[in-house]
Amino acid sequence: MAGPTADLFADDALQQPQKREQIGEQSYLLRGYALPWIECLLPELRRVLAQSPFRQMVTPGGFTMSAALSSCGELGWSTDATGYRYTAIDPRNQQPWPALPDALRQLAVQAATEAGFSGFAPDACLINRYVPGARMSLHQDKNERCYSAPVVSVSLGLPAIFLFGGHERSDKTQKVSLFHGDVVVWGGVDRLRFHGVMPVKEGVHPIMGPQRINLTFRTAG
Ligand code: MD3
Ligand code: FE
Repeated sequence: MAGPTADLFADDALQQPQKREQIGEQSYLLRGYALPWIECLLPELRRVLAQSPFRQMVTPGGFTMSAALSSCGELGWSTDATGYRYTAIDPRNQQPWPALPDALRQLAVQAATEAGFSGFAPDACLINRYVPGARMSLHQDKNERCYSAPVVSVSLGLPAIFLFGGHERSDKTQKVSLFHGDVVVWGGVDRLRFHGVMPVKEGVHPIMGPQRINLTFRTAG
């Protein structure tokens, strides 16, 4: 490699091995991308969850979601009998959602850039908690005001099989295994594809314990 950046990456072999796997036309799996961030990320996450604990929500159809949810950032996502929506106020305590910690924002913005989406400005971070058996059925994310921004997801704890479908619910799905520290970026033509999470298998993660936590960063407003 020639040019001014060549020296910066001369020690390539000494850096963390990081693969960028393309899983859709404009979707990338960054294996282990969050691993170097975990130590600064977990205390931030703990602070957010102390202020805004996980809760199990009921969908407009009357089903209790098996994943428990929380949010941070300017906007948080919730659901009740009347619908799904983003709000600036947490309906649980009528307070603003906890701020999006800097480290989390930086991780999301850098991952988005890595996947070709520069200028990502997330205003919402959904936090999903899956205990063994919990899942998320096939759905589209359509509550955001603008679909030009990507969605960045960070997987922590127990592994899960992510289902990546097409633009119709009935389209065939591809299965993608997601592990602790994996980051996925979805955007552009893939932004409205159906997706879901298979039931999380029984297990105990050495750092996160018996759960999977997924962070999704979005521009919702
Ligand atoms: C693909 N969460 O919160 S994140 C969700 O692992 C959600 O908790 C899953 O689906 C989880 O809505 C998967 C991945 C994700 C998010 C948005 C997408 C995948 C996407 C938008 C378009 C295509
Ligand atoms: Fe989703």
